[in-house]
Amino acid sequence: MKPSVILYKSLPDDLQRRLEAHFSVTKVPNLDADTVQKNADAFKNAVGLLGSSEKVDAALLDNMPALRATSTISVGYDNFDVDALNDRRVLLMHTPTALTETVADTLMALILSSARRVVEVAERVKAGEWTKGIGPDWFGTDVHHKTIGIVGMGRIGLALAQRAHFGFGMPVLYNARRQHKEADERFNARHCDLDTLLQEADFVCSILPLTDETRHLFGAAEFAKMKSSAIFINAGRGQVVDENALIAALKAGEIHAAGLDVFEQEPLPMSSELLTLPNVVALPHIGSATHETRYNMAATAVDNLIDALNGKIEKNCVNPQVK
Ligand code: 8YV
Repeated sequence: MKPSVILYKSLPDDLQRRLEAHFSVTKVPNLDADTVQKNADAFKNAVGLLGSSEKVDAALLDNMPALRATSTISVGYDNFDVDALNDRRVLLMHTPTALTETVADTLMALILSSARRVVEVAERVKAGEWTKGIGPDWFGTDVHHKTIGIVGMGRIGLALAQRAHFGFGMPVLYNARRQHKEADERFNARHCDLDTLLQEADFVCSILPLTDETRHLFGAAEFAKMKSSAIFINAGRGQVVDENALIAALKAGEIHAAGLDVFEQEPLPMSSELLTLPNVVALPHIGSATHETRYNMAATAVDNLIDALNGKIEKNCVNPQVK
């Protein structure tokens, strides 16, 4: 008999078949308490769990005594209680490499659209406002040769630095726990403390994961330190930003604009004041959302689960120590 796994996200047909070749798969729509209750036996017997975006906490794990590995279709795993997984010796696998280039592309899209007001002016064209030659009220600000400040220099940060340096001639500053020789040598990047980055960067780009240390890292004091011409970009996690402080800084002209792919609450509520500000580009968490990348992430996550349940955790494992 094949081992049982729970799948809580739709997969492309070929990947679903790949999973089914190894496991007996129970597909569920989510990990809500009533879903768990309705499928109690399947959850009780499952050795694997595959999906994304749902909360995986101690209460859920208590219903899954046979669980040995979880596999998330994402690089971020802030929705997992890693201590609870460690206590129960359950492996956590993720997809750190599959989305790097695509998220870096999204960051450039946010930078370009915020600085050049792409969304705003395109909407004005559609509204019939382009009736004569355009004047300064349609102008944006330059991107090329401006200073980019990258907060969180992991794989995505490196891919962004590469685009900024080679594509746009931008000096690169970064703040990270450690210096990255690769960034310094290849992109002439400069490691600096957060205050220096906030004061000097024209684009402050957050690619931080959500942890106890990063929650609300960007608040009133941080926005006050930025240039009034600075553009704030976030494609990491929304809760890294105190959104009320960001709104206040944008309204007060403390910073010039913001390009955001992630928010404190997702989906972004229609009542959010961010949606009323013309100098905000708000995207629906599309960082990795291309057909190619989402396929590669799902394929990696399927392979990760197969590998983990076969004891192969050389790559993509968050907590190899529990094996
Ligand atoms: C996904 C992400 O959109 O990988 C991540 O951490 O934020 C995104 O790529 C999301 O997790 C849904 O799979």
